[in-house]
Parts: sequence; C-alpha cells; structure tokens
Amino acid sequence: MQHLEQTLIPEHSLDRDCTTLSRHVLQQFSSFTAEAQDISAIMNRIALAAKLVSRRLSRAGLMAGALGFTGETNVQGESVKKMDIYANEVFISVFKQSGLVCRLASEEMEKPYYIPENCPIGRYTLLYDPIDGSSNVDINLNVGSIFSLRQQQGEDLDEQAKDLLQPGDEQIAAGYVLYGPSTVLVYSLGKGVHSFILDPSLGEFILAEENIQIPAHGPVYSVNEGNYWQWDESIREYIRYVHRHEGYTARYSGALVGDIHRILLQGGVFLYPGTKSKPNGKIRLIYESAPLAMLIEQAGGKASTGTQRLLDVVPDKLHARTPLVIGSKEDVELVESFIHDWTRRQSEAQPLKIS
Ligand code: FDP
Repeated sequence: MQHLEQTLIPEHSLDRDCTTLSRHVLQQFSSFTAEAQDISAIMNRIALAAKLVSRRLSRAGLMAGALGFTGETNVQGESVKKMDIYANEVFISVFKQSGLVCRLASEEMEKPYYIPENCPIGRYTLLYDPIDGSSNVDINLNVGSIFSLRQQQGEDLDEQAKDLLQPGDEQIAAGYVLYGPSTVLVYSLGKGVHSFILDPSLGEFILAEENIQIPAHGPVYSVNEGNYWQWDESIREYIRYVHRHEGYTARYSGALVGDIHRILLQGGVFLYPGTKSKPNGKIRLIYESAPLAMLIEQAGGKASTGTQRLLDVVPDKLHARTPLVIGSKEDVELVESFIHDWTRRQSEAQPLKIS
C-alpha cells in the first residue's frame, strides 16, 4: 500500500515550491524598479482577465446567452462570437482605472481603445487577441488569448496610434493563455519563456516550467491542408515532401495558441501561408504572430513570413496580416528552403530580355 502511494504521489509534487506569476515577474528584473513593479502589475491584470475568461468558458454551456454569434462582423469581416465580445471587454475592464495602460488594441476593435485617465502615468499599450480559435468555442475545444505589451512612443495626440506600426522587436512582453483541460499562461519579458498553470483552488498561476527550449526539430506539421488548392507551388511541394517522408505527423486544432503550445513543447512547425483569397494569410501581425514569434525565438525557435524574419516586419496598419511559418529552427528552415528554391526556379524560368 505504501508502495502504491509512493507511485501515485511522487515526493517532489508535495514539495513543490509555489512560485506565483507576480513573484516570477519581479524575479525577472534584477532590481525593484518602478518598471519592474509596473510590468508585474500589468501581468497580474492579464492573469485576472485570463481567470475571468477561463471561468466563463468552463461554465458557458450551462449559461444562457454565453455561446453563439452576436450577428455582427468585426473589422476583419469575420462573424463575431459572444465570447469574443465578452473576453474583449474583460481585458478592457481589468485595465480601466489601473493607471497602468493607456491604450488597448485588439482584433475585435477597429481602432485602439484609449483610457485617457491612465495616460499621464501609464505609458504602455496592450495588444491582444481576446479569443483565438473562436470556431472552437461552441464545441468545447481549446481556445486561447494572445497578448503583447509595447511602450507608447510619443504623445499620440491625434489618436492615430502610428507608433504601433513598429517591428515586433519593440515588444516589451508577450504571451498567451491556453484554455484547455487546465488553463496555462506562457510569457516572456525577453529573458526566456516560462509557463504557469492556474490552480483553481488557489486562484493563482503557479510556475510549471522555466526557460522552455523548443526542440530543434519535431515531427508535427500544423497547417490547414484544406487550403492546398489555394497555395503557391512552393508550399505544395513542402507538403508533398512531408507526405512522402517518414517521421512527420499532422496536427491542426483550429486554435493557433493550442497548436503553438504543442510545438513549443514537442517541436515541429505551424504554417499559415498566403492563399489565393488571402495573399498575406490569415494571422494578424501585431497581436497574434508577433507575440508568438517573440516567445518562439526566446525558446530557441524561429518565426518567419517564409522569406523574412517575422519580428523584423513593419506593419502598414494595425490589423495587418503576414504569412506565418513558426516553430522549430530546422523545420522552419526546411519550409523556407522550399520557398527560396521555388522563387529561384521561377526567376530562372523568366525569358531573357534582349535589349
Ligand atoms: P479563429 O479565426 O477561429 O480565431 O487567427 C485566428 C485563427 O482562428 C487561428 O487561431 C487558427 O489557427 C486559424 O485562425 C484557423 O483558420 P482556418 O479555419 O482558416 O484554418
């Protein structure tokens, strides 16, 4: 009996040092500066938003009016779900009167949301996708939230938010929350990638893994193959390559955060290339792919558009999209090599111009 208990409850799980998210954020800074306190407070508010969304998701099927569509379309032309609106408003409400964040910009809002009373003191902007993978909400599958924090540059007096049109390297912090069997928060302040699990009995995110390293190569390729007919030939060639070689397996959940979390822990590559109907793909740069790219690079992986490092891309508008190839270094480079070879063959095949 004693032996059985030892097997079921390993000793280390009882001795676990419960590092909370806010303590961890403060530890990331070497001194107890005003910036350290601000970022720790901001991460705490994001954690609060995540807990509220997680609670709503876990009870949504039991509540009247929590699931389904609102009947509206968002700035992207996509049908809006009630949960998108709920989660979007949760993020706004946790930052109102916090004195921490001056603007919020999200997938659900055409223009940033300003909190003027915070602006004299809160010089940060939070960019976020409140519910990523919305098509999973109504069928009780995993969804996520993605966030990115930037310093406001200049005054933004005309409320044009032009300072947000900067490369992803300008991000101060990035992360995501995965609402799955447990709620997991993964974040980076540019000093490694760390994951936390929500302990519902404590209401706290507890450190699960520090300094996560993505494998250099993994078996997973994650892409919506229903778009095969719409892709460039280079992407089709890559997909035919993985179909014909041993060691690859397909996983695509319909929620980017879930697919990236798998790849972060087990390796592989996620692709959302351009299609005929969406030449820049579907994934939004500022509040989806840039934060995920920061996390994956911090974990030793790679993120690109297929031809350019993703964190170097300068968006031309708030809701800009780019093709996305992200994950293990070797797997991203393999996809890039197919794009590069195909582009070279195309240019060599051009008829010579004789002047
Ligand atoms: P959704 O629109 O349902 O929120 O970027 C948004 C996203 O989901 C990703 O989470 C997901 O990987 C992708 O779009 C799914 O799009 P497709 O249905 O076109 O594959």
